[in-house]
Amino acid sequence: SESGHDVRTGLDAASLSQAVCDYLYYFQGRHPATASRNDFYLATAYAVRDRLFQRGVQSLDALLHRPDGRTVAYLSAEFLMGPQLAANLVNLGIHDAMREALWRMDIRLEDMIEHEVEPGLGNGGLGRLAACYLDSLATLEIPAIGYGIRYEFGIFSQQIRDGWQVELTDKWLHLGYPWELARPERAVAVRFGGYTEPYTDEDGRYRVRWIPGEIVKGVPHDTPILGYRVKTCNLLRLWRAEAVQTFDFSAFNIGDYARAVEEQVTSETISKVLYPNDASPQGKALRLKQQYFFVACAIQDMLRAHLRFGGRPETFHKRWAAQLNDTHPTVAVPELMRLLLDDHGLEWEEAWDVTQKTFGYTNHTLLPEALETWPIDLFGALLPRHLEIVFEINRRLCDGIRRVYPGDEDRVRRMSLIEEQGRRSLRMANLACVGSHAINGVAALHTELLKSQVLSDWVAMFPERFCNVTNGVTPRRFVVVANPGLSGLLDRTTGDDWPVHLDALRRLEPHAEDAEFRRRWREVKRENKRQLAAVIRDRTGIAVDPDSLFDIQVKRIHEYKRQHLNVLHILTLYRRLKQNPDLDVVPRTFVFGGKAAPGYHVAKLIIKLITATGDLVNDDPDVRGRLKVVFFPNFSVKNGEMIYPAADLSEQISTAGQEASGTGNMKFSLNGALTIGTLDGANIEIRDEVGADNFFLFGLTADEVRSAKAGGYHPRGVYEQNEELRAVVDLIASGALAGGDAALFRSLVDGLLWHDPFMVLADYQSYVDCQTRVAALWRDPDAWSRMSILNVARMGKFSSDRSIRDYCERVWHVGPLGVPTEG
Ligand code: 26Q
Repeated sequence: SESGHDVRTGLDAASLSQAVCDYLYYFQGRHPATASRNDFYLATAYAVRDRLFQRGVQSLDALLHRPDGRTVAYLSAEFLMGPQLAANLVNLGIHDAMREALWRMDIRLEDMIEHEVEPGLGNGGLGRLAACYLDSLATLEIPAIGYGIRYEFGIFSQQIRDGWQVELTDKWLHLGYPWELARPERAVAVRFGGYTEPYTDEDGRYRVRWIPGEIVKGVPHDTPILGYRVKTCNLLRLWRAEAVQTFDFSAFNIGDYARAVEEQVTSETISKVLYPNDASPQGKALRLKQQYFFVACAIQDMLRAHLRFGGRPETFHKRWAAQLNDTHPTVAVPELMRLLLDDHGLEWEEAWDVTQKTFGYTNHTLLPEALETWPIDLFGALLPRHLEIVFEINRRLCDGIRRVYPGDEDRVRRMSLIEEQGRRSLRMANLACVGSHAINGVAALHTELLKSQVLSDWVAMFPERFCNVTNGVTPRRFVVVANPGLSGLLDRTTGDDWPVHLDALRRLEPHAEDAEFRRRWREVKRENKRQLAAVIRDRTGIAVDPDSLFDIQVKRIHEYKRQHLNVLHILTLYRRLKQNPDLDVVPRTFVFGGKAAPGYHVAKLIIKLITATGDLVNDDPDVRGRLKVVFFPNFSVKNGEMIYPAADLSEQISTAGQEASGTGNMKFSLNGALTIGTLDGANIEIRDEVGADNFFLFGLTADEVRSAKAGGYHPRGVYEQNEELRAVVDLIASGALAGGDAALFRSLVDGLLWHDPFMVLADYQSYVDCQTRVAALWRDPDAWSRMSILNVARMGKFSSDRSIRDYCERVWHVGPLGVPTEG
C-alpha cells in the first residue's frame, strides 16, 4: 500500500488504519467484516505497541552510546498500571489520528478504550505510585526500569451481593494482553532452600557456596513505558515463575509422572497471585518466595547488563540506582552482597560500600502492625546463605552501635536486625535502613513522624540518610486522559504546557474572578457528573441527580481511613430529615468505592454498613431523593478515571497521623474537587498550597490524637454527651439498617463505644460542623467555583514529575538522557 513504508512507525491516520488492518489480518486472522471487538482492540493495541518499541529500541541505543550515567531500577512488588491504550495514545500524541483511523473502519475508539481490561497488579496507593513514577521518569527522560512480578491473578475483582463484598479472581490475561513482550531467551535461574558449605578457592581464600534445594526460572515480560511527547521509552520488566524443565524425566521414567507435574505447578505458584492485604502482612512462606524471586531476577538482570557493558562488579553503583518501594524488595540487600562476595570475590567492605550506595529505601507506613518481619527459621530454610549474610551485617551493625553508644544495650536491641522477643524474626525495615544510603517518607508529616517515632534511633546514628519526598501523581493520566473536558478548557485558558509544567496552572488564578469562565468551569464538571451518573445507574441501578453535590470517598476500606465517619454524617442528615422532612438540605450524592482485604472482617462490615445505609436512605419518601448513597463496585484505576473528574467534594478523613501521604487526595483536587480533610499525610501540604480558605479542615491533629490517647480517651463519654451522635449510633445498633437484626453491626458499634482507636467519635462533631460549612458554600455556586478553580491552579507541586525530580536530586543523583532523533 502507499503508506506501507511506515505501517509500523507512521503516526498519521492512514498509516495507523493500515497498521490495524494488517494486524487484524495477520495476527487475528480476520477481515474487518468478521472481526470481533476484541480482535479490533488487540489489532489497535499492537499497532500502538510497534510505535512504542521503536522508541524503546532508540532509547536503549542512546544509553549504549553514553554509558556513563546511572539507570534507575524501581523495585516494587506492585505496579498498578491501569489501562494502557488511551494513555499511550496521549503520550504519543496520536489520540485524534487513531480515532480517525478507526472511524474509517466504522469502529469507535471509545469502544476500544472501554473494552480494555487493566492489569490490577497492585493493592492501591503504593502500586499506583510506582506506575505514576514510571510515567514521570520516562517523561523526564531518565533511563529507568521497573522490576516486579507478573502475577497471573491481580487484585481480586469485587462484586457486591446482598450488600456484601464478594471476591472473584482477576483473569486479566484471559483475552490476551497485547502490551507486553515475553522474552524467554532472557530467563534467569532463581535458587531456594538447600544448604551452604565452606570451601577454599584456588587462591587459598575462604569462600562459601550455596547448594540449593530448588531452582525455578524467571521469565521477563516487558511492557514499554513511553514518556509524554518525548522519545524516551523505558521498560517495565515483570517476571513470571516457571519450572526449569517442563518434565522431570527421571521422575517420569520411574513412573512418578504426577510428582513431576506437581513440581512444575509448585514453581509456577510463585507468580500466581497478588496478596490482597495492604497492611498487617502475615509471615507466609509464599510471600517471601515472591519477594526473593523478583528481586533475584532483577539484580541478576542489572548485574548482567552492567558486566556486558564493560562494567566491573565494584562499580555497579555507578550505573544503577535501585529504589526499594517499601520493605517488600529488601532482600535485595543481602542478595547483592551475596553476588558480590560469593560470585565475584569482592571483600566484605567493598561489597558493602557498593550495596549501600546502590539502594534507597522509601517507607510508606507508620502502622506498627504493617512493619514486615520474617521468622528466622522460615527465612533461613528458604535463603540459608542470605541468613548468614544478614547475621554478619547485624554483627557489624551492633558493633557500630556499641562503639557510638557504649553500654546502651537497649539501643542495640531496638536497632538489631533480629527481633529476639517471641519467635525470632528478621526486621525488614531495619535491614532496609542499614543497607541504604537514603531513607525517605512520602509526605512532610509522615517523614517527621518516621524520624521522631518509628526510626528515631536510626536518625540519631545516620541523620544524613533521611529526607522527605512528597508523593505526586501524573497529570497525564489523571487529567489529560481522564478529564478531556477540563483539559481542553485548561489548554485554551493557560496554554498547553501544563501537563509537563503543572505550575503553569497558576495562570488560571485571574480567571477565578471571571463569571463567564466560572460558568464554563461548571459546565465541564456537570458533563462529567452526567456521565458518572449514567454509569452508576448502569452498575448499581441507583438513579442519582447530576445537579446534586457529588461527595466522594474512594480508596481501600480501612478503619483508619474512616469510611464509617462519613456514614455517621450521612445518617445525621437522614435523621434530621426524618424529624423535619421540609428541612432545606443541600441535595447530595454520596459515592463510596474501594476493596476490603478478604480477611479483614471489620472492613467488610463497613461495606455492608454503607450499602445498608443506601438501602435505608435512597428510597425513603421523607428524603425525597435529596440524599443518595452509592457503593460503586470494584474500584480500580479505570473506574477512578471516571470518578475523580465527577467529584465536587473529596473525602480525605483519616485519623491524623495514620495516612502516610494519600494520592487520591491529589487526583481529586487536580480535577476541581474541594477537599474535606484532616491534617494528615499530604493533605497538610495540599492545604498549604491551595490556601487554608480553600480547604475544609476538621478534626484533631496528630499531636492531639497522641495526647488524647495518652490522657485516656473514653469514646463512651463522647457518645453520652452528644445527643445527635448518640441517636445515630443507636440507629446503627438498633438493627434498623439490618432488617431488624440488631446483632449485625454490634461488633462495629461496640468497637466505637469502647475502644475507637481511630478517634471516630472524637472527630464526629468537628466533621459534621465542617460539612455544614460545605453545604453553605455549595449554595453559592460562584464562590464554590472560585475555590475549585484556585484549587486546580495551585496543585502544581503534586505532579509526580516534581516528586521524581526530588528523587533524582536527593536520592539517585541521576539526570536526563536525551534520545537523539533517528540514526
Ligand atoms: C506486605 C506483606 C505481605 C502482604 C502484603 C503487604 C503489603 C502490600 C501492600 C503491605 C502494604 C501494601 C501497600 C501499602 C500502601 O499502599 N501504602 C500507601 O502508600 C501510598 C503511596 O505512598 C500512600 O499514599 C498511602 O498513604 C499509603 O497508605
